[in-house]
Amino acid sequence: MGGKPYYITTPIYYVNDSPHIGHAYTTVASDALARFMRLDGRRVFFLTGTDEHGQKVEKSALAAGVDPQTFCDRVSQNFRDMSKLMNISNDDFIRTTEERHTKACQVLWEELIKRGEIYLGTFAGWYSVRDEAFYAESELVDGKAPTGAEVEWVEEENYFFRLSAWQDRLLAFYDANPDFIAPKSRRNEILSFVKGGLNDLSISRTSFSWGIPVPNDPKHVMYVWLDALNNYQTAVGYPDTEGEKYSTFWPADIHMVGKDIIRFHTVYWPAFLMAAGLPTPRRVFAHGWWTIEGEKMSKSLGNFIPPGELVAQYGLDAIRYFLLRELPFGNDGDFSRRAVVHRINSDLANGVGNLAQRVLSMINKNCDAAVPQTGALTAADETLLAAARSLLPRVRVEFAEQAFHRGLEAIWGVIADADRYVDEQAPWTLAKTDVPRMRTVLYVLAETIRHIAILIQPVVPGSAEKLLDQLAAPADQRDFAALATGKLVPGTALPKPEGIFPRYVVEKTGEGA
Ligand code: ME8
Repeated sequence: MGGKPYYITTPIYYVNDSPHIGHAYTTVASDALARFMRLDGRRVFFLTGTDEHGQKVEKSALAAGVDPQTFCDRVSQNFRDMSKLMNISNDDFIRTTEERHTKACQVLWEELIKRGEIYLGTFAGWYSVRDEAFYAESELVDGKAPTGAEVEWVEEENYFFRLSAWQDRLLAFYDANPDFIAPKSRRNEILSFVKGGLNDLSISRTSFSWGIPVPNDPKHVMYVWLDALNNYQTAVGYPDTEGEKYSTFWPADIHMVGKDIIRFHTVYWPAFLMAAGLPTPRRVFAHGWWTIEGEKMSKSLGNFIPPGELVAQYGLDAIRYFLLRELPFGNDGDFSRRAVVHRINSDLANGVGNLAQRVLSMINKNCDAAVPQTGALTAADETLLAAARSLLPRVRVEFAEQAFHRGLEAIWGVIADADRYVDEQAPWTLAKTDVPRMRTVLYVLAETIRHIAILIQPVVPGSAEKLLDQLAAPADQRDFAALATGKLVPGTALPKPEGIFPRYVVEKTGEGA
């Protein structure tokens, strides 16, 4: 496929945990963006995967009583399964224990050595295994990491990366690339962190062995974040920087991450890359965190919801839609079953589902189950069609800023316009009084629904596909280019319509709606 390249990544997930809704969130948002860009004609490479090295994973393997590789093989599969379950369209799935990645990290290390960016020293400081991060004494709060994680004192011979020397160049980089860190609030947070001064970063460990061996000094393994971040390059062929894949897709267009890992992606990562003389990614977007029914997700509360449970209960596309519509992307928010049911019923069942069902049933009954003929258009017809046609540029602007909620809001605005139009035009009355006009009204509505169905594909791909099938939209006329060129053809036979978004009926178990 042609088109301007677009490289998008999710974080690679630690294999110490089973997938939960937090992982599903980052992945679904990335998938919606990847699908959007593909439909918009871009040549997309979409990467996800698992982060398998480091002390945290080693400890989890030990606790599970298996060797780390066996443990990683098992848990990594759970993340692949999550991608499948959530209908994720990734083009590759990287595991950091793969040979291609070991090689990529060792080459990057050697490049940094060659350029004098790494030195051997002694580390003495605080380390949090849960966060896989070092903390300065001044950052600790009541003896813990600012994230609340336990810290331990580490004193060992380590290799260091000269991060302190990159402060000014990082600030100049942020200045020259105002869209690199999004949303704005995160950008300000990072700017003040970097302005506060940077310490050199310990990038190897000797007290455990589950990691990529440091070239020429194998008693050291690389710091898991240096290893992990480099996955984004490995997947496009690094160190083969002349190769087709790397030269097409690097630098990445966007790394999608959660707010907890923004520092690694916007401070360490561009510093490593600049230090190795490699191009830096174009943008990092940090989304917010979900609480569950008002509570922080935690092991002690046992409230990590497995995505499979949600999908089984509410349906896949309902969950995908909820995750992207409920919160302004970037903000924190609460995941409650009450809110999910509300969204399903008001936006999906009563919104797009009801509109499509009403219109397609009327066509089925009154127009011989075929796309109706259209007569001269009235001002009301033109207004609705113009609103539908104006959507793509509006939604494109919102998705380019990862404002998924606003993109969806714009589409649902046209769904509301179409509902009003049906009520005003009352095609059921026209069926008795003016059949040609009824046909025109139903044609205008079907064409509006075609626009909506094409545009909601990135967020609810399975349901949108069913809707496009019901409109008999040809398979090669479902991308965004088809919005302008692929009008419905009067006379085309349409299948019997079926409901796409059923209402969610709450059982009387105390679960609110
Ligand atoms: O950080 N709400 O992996 P990870 C929303 N391996 N998102 C949440 C969340 C919540 N309650 N809880 C977690 C890592 N997440 C590293 C990444 S990338 C080179 C290495 C999100 O398995 C979180 O914000 O801890 C992050 O984006 C992802 O899940 C982290 O997963």
